[in-house]
Amino acid sequence: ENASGCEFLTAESIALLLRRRDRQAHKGHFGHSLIVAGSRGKTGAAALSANSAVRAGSGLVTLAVPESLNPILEVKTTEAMTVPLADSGSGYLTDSAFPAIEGLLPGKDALAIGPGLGLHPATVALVRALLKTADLPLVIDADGLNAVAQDANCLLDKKSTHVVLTPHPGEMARLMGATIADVENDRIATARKFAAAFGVHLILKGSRTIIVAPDGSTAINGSGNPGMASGGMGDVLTGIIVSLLGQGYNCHDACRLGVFIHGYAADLVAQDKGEIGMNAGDVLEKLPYAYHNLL
Ligand code: NPW
Ligand code: AMP
Ligand code: MG
Repeated sequence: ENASGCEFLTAESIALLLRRRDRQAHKGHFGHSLIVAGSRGKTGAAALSANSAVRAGSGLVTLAVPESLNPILEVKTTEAMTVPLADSGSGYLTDSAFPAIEGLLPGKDALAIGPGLGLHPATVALVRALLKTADLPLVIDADGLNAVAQDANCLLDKKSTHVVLTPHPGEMARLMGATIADVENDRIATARKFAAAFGVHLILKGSRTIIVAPDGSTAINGSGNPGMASGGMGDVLTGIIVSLLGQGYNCHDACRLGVFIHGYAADLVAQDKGEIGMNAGDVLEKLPYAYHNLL
């Protein structure tokens, strides 16, 4: 820990959090994560998060998507299962999908909402309804965050006591009704204030991502590189975090481990092919190697 009470995450400190697999283990031991994601034009975000959850070690992954996009996602995902939700051909999810999603929750160990969902008002209503009722560990990212940002006080009505938000500085600024400069000016204080006010775990992304628990425990990530400044990179992180939550890691451990391994996998890509031109798919393919090196 340094003077400001922050833990700096290194390969050595993260290795201590990582669990080894029991020889007798089966897929039921590694959780079933559910991801609600995707809209027309943004099927990539849904596929990246689901495939990343698989590569992060989930036992099972289910991806719930707008029905009209299901044929695309059946092709983009292999190990993950998909569930088509009625969308009347619109290409986005609406609150009329809420009962079907509620029906998927029993037996699931963690839920992620947001990658590529879009911002149709009926999608926003769906996100808010899920926040109010879902009672399992929950990750909110991307358009899930943008939906919440329309009135951040809806976070006070959340049902789950294990909620992780993963904003980039632009999303953080929207959540707070502030500017990106306000957020970047004092990243640690900003993240701590928000996490405490709303009782959430907050991952404020960027170079040196900050991880804060509701009690103020703070970690700063030491992995990652500017090759990660490319579309879809955050969708990979969402898949990793929901996978770790589903595997039974507590929120603060899942956040620390997930953020570090995401950046570490990108560092392995950079060793291989350099920073410029790496993509999110390259990073998710390196996740097994990242675990292997760390353990
Ligand atoms: P500026 O102005 O450029 O400096 P948005 P998005 C700011 C999906 N995707 N530091 C940035 O600032 C996602 O899942 C789908 C500082 C700008 O204002 C979402 O659902 C893909 N500022 C949706 O698209 C691949 C930063 O934030 C704003 C910052 C929209 O997500 C791509 C941009 O963010 C994408 O993941 C930083 N480090 N990072 C697919 N293949 O399907 C960002 N900003 O408007 O929230 O848009 O992040 O692209
Ligand atoms: P998103 O903007 O949601 O796609 O998320 C981008 C991801 O890439 C986050 O995990 C960031 O922390 C990471 N990232 C982006 N730029 C950098 C950078 N310059 N150094 C390290 N990580 C970065
Ligand atoms: Mg993102």
